[in-house]
Amino acid sequence: MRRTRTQVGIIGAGPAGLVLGHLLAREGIDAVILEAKGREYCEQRQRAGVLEHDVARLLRDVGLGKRLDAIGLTHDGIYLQFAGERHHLDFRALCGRTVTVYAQTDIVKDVVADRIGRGLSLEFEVADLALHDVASVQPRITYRSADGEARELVCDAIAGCDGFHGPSRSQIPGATQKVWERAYPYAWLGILADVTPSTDELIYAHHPEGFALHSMRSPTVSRLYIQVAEEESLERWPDARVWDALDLRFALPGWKLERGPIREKGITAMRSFVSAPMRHGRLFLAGDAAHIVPPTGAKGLNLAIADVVLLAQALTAWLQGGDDSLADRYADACLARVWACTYFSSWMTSMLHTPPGQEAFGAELQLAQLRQVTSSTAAATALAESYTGAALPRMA
Ligand code: RFL
Ligand code: PHB
Repeated sequence: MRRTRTQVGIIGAGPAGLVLGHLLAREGIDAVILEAKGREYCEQRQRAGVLEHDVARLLRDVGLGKRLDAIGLTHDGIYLQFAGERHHLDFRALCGRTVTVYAQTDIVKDVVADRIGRGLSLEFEVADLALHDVASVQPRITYRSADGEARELVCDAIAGCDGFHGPSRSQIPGATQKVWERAYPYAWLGILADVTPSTDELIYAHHPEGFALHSMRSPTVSRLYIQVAEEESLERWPDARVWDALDLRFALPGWKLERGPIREKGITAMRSFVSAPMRHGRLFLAGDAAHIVPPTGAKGLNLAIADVVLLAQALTAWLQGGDDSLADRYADACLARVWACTYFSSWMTSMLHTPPGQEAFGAELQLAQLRQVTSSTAAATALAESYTGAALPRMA
């Protein structure tokens, strides 16, 4: 078995692992990123699209702003639609902050290209990855490289950035681990379509037939979602049925949803999940490995980046300055933001979706909430602050 050393072994080349590697490199800390999938798969996997105010600023500040500035779309607000009316929430006016529509796939492409361009270590298509001795002073990762060679990576610390299904979280001993979970009784069917968006800003629509969201990727590509049944299958949703459902849920006199060729279609389950602690010994979890939010609040990617901002600070103080006090506070510092976003995402989800068999009383409560956030400045400001995101954390 070939044995190598690094300061931080990072498992996963999603946004959490890649941005962590980038932040550590800026501090002169050596890291190796190990990813199970191929480069192309990671760069094409359709997911998030909305960056919080400070997340977009951070990416610019750390040298990842070139394409973000060229093709990212700054949005001052969103539309909320319900009871046949569309209301605009102006975040810039309400709280002085905006969001940027920039695809997760583009962040992944930017960081991978930068990393490879600078000759920093990033291995795709690794197999049989396992963590060892994470509570010792010398944690290790064993794996098989893309060419089939068995390898061992000896680390000072390991960052588990391997998403919800990765192996890292299972290293937290059962006796100390606590999990909170809520499954929602519906799913999202998402499409990517080659058509100019029919809106300038995102539309979140409440409808008795189910929620719908109009997002976008560029001036010529639209991203749209509809609420579907929990156990729905794609075969039951041919393109025409998807467009018809979108037409119905976004219907508004004088407004038309443009149709175009659907390039991709997928179904996403909706769940809230938090696992604590986010650290065991020299293993630190970040991003979806430790928490999942339903996508209605556009928070998952942003939370993953907030985690690694803290983790990069903690690991830098520890591995460079010998100060492990930030590492000790890492998990609690992350979890405060995680619960704030879990609350916001769950609130947006339950306000906007129509659960199966909804009673008339529940529907009226949703409409009352929606009227409140579109008529009360205080309620609208609270939504705007949560959606555009709190200031990024600094532990020092
Ligand atoms: P990721 O992106 O899942 O990356 C984890 C990586 O780990 C790899 N991996 C392994 N590598 C090596 N060995 C193993 N054994 C491994 N096991 C796993 C995986 O292959 C993968 O590459 O987690 P990360 O980095 O924590 O990032 C989290 C985000 O991807 C996620 O939270 C967001 O996409 C959520 N999300 C959204 N977030 C937002 O902030 N704004 C949005 O608008 C938004 N929209 C969305 C979303 C997620 C969606 N889906 C599909 C879940 C919309 C959707 C539809
Ligand atoms: C997206 O563009 O994919 C998107 C936007 C907002 C959300 C979720 C997903 O709340």
